[in-house]
Amino acid sequence: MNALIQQAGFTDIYEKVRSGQRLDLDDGRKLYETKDILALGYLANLIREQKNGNNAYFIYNQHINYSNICTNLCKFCAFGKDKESDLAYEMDVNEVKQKVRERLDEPINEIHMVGGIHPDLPYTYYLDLLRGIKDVRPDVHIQAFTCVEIFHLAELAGKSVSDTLDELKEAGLGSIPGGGAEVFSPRIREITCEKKLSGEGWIEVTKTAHRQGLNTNATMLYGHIETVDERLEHLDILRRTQDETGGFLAFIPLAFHPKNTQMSEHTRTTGIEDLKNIAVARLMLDNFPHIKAYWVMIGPKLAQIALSFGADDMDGTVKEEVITHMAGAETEQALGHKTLIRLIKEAGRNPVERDTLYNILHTF
Ligand code: V47
Repeated sequence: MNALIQQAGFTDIYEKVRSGQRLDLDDGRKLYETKDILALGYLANLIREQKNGNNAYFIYNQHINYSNICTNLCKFCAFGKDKESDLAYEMDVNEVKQKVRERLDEPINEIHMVGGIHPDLPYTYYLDLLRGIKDVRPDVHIQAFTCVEIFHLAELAGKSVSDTLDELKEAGLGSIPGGGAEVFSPRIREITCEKKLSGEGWIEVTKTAHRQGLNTNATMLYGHIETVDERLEHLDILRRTQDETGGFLAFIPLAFHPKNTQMSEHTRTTGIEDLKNIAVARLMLDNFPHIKAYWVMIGPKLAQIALSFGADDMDGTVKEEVITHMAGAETEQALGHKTLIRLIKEAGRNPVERDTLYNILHTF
């Protein structure tokens, strides 16, 4: 192993990893720029093992996208549509309740629900959505509304983010997913999503949520026009935020899917790029308990390999994923419980079914 680390020029980083020292941005650059994916994976795997032993987590979840109507119309997004588009849709509360009702026979314990920034749905609609889901499935954990949506809801309500979060919690919100972070760099946001809440705004909402006891996730959309330094800056901001609040559960690198977007001239990310983003995130985000290999974006086969490159979580059953499939993802719409367990076992890990907050429900 020493030879592998030495040949990759990673001796210093290895010493830091072994002694629990934080990696700096120069280390991160070196990791991103390596051609030695196995040495990088070896280092990331050390941290994964320290933090999560041999466990690889998954969740039995359901995705619901209540509407794709969006005023931001980010260039990388194939999901968001103008209100007048033929492809625009919105579900009323009863339709969302029906989606939940249809799967009452399954042991779903999380509903992941996001939508666009809708120009005219009222604030009460969002509260009713949460209450409606809880009416049908009282025990389910609702992980809903990105920080971008939460900011929009606070504006709609004419209240502070903190008061808005209190009301959403009261209506059934359990935690906040990691979407909308994209890349925090103002350069990237100006080119790709100029109307979207700024990176600072996203972090402010996150910190407010954490202070109120709501856990959140974080993402980074990679594989378009961002530089390595912009990725590292993004990770550094997340790491500093986590030092302050401790409220992040998981980091999920999201591989850009260009089809049907306004950035369709880009090609899809490669397997090496996907594994690098997982491994570098695992090494840089030393204060994040979990790194997810989101199989919807990178495919179940690579997600399985990612369990040896720093990831300890495969997300879940999902079903009816829309955002990535609109952008050309060729992965399945859902993975069965048995398939997830098999993928994890064959990767040499212990499958652990978890709830949203990583409480262990079943081991296999
Ligand atoms: O915010 C949009 C991204 C996100 C594209 O928190 C795209 O556990 C790739 O955040 N290609 C939504 N990505 C999905 C998301 C998520 C998914 C699974 C689990 C969790 C979690 C969060 O998808 C958006 C945006 O960053 N996105 N368009 C695209 N063309």
